[in-house]
Amino acid sequence: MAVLETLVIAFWAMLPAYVPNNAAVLAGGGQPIDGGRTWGDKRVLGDGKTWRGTAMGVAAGLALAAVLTVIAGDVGSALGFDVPAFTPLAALGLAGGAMLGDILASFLKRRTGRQRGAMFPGLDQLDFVVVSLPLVALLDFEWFREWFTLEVILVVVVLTPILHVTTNMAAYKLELKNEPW
Ligand code: CTP
Ligand code: K
Ligand code: MG
Repeated sequence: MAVLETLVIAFWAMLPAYVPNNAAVLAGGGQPIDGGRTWGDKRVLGDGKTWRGTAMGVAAGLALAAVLTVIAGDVGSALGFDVPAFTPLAALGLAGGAMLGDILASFLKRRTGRQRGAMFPGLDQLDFVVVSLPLVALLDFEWFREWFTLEVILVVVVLTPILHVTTNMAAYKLELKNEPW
């Protein structure tokens, strides 16, 4: 597979997992998922994980997957190679897995004594990949195997932290986010 092709497929296939976190930042607020509950003397998840942010994040990821699926054929023809159309289960695994990964990361942050908004290098950049890819494989293995070749997975692992750092820095500069990570 050509390098450009691998890059485009990796980015396209991950878009429904990339967008939920950003949508959650824009839509966040309201009731925290943990309802304010603590475990020991620390919050279970914290005020940064809300029902509204999570629901809107998943919805944004699913909506984007639907749009990409509609245009995949035309984009593939224009590029000269196929790009993924998303099955409903693949879309759910990517969008839902991304939000779940982010929530699990907050759970780990609280357990390790980090306050809301504190950074956790590595986890912050890859939490959604670590959960969304296995979830997609679980929900629709056929689809996963077709698109997530070893090369694509390698590109995702390298590309995701770079994209994460740049988008969060931009969101911070635009005053959409409280911290640049
Ligand atoms: N957000 C949300 N629900 C989610 C994820 C994010 O409402 N499931 C919103 C919250 O307003 C949150 C903001 O997006 O403050 C930024 O997300 P994130 O950086 O993941 O949360 P933090 O506030 O940094 O909290 P944590 O330390 O738990 O990651
Ligand atoms: K996060
Ligand atoms: Mg944060």
